[in-house]
Amino acid sequence: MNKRLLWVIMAWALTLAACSSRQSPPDSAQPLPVATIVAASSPTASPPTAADTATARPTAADTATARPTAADTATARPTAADTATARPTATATATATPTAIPTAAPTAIPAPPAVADLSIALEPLAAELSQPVLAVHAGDGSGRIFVLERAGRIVALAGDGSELGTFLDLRDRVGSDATEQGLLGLAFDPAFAANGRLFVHYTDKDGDTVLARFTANAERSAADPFSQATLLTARQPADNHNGGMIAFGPDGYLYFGLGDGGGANDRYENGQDLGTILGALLRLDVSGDSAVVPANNPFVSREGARPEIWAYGLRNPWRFSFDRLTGDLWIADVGQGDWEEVNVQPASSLGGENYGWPIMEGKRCFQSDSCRQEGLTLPVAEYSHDLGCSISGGYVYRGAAQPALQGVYFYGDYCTGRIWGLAPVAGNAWQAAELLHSDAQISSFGETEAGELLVVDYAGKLFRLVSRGD
Ligand SMILES: [Ca+2]
Repeated sequence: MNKRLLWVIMAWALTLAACSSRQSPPDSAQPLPVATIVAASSPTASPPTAADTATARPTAADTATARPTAADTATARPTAADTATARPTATATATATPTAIPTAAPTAIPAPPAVADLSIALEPLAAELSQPVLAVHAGDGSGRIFVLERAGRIVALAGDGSELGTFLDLRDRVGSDATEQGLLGLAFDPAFAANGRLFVHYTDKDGDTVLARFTANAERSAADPFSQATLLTARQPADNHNGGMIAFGPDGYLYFGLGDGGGANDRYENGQDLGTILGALLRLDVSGDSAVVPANNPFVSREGARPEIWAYGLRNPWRFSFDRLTGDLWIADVGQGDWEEVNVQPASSLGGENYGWPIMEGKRCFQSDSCRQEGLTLPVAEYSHDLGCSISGGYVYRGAAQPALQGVYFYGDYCTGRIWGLAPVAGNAWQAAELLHSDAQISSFGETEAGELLVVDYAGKLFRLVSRGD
């Protein structure tokens, strides 16, 4: 780009940064500084469906049960308005292209097995954890497993499950009074071994959402709690539906799932509102000092839309994951009163998907008279509340130790401990099968560095998911 254009962009970015450093009124749609204004081909995203004027169904009682994700036990907070704003960040400068995570050539994708023929078991790996909600690896060759305890501690385990110690303790700033609040997400930079960076999503003491970066020591054995760089905050109108997951995509960008703000039945009408980052999956470039919006995010040119949004129409995308082989994105969205769902976004997606909430709950009409489904992306699998109450999305198995499970997506239910396998079958269809009815309170799944799958039990245990009978 020529110098004059660059100067204009810099001046614009400076103005933007200056504006965003002032207190802004709610819903003023402050974009994050955009790093590069290169003419990225703007994908044609499906338009948001017209606002739904139907009244909320009088279903789904807000019953109080102690579970981390689905319970609609929200305490309404004084300010209902979504005031999610990007943090005042440093001057936008062109950032380096984030480290892309390579995926294998499509020809290497093996056909998954018939899921109904599978048999699985859980093998104990660790215990005496305190309300664990996620297990991830650092991708640094160490083979370590990092477990998030909801109150705010990250515990490092060796590959055999033995405890190595506290990796990062944020209990002094994490709020976890309500069951869906706490330390909810962790993603290590794809270049963590080289740069020591990790990213954390937590609820602060005021009940609001914080996305922050921390830096590990030279040995990568612990992270410094004083190294926090806050990248994005969002005010939460209620204490539930805070989303949780953060994960790097194969494009090197950080994806961040946020719930609809809480209460029940999309009380704050965020699900179909592109003007808020709540009820959406965000896509951010965090390779520089601050979080910036990739120039080819789907709504960067749409007036009134938050440019951070990659996809929307989500109720509470507590857990999502990328298939490490194909790059496909699997989003499990926690349902309201009747249906839990799994959505698949192909790696070729340009973003902009509308996953339907609250027009739909699963594949069913929810809050709509007309139930217009044009432009909506419906789930590939769902299960009813006869079988559970809160989905915890897992991973596509791509490890080596369990060849029978190759290519199968596993997910489970927090309330009943059921675990299902899901895979594509001929005719552009999907097959799901319940494979295990465990005793675990499945808060999450996990993936080791080698691609083996873990099951996180909120009651304090960690298991390996293994094939039985081959
Ligand atoms: Ca949906």
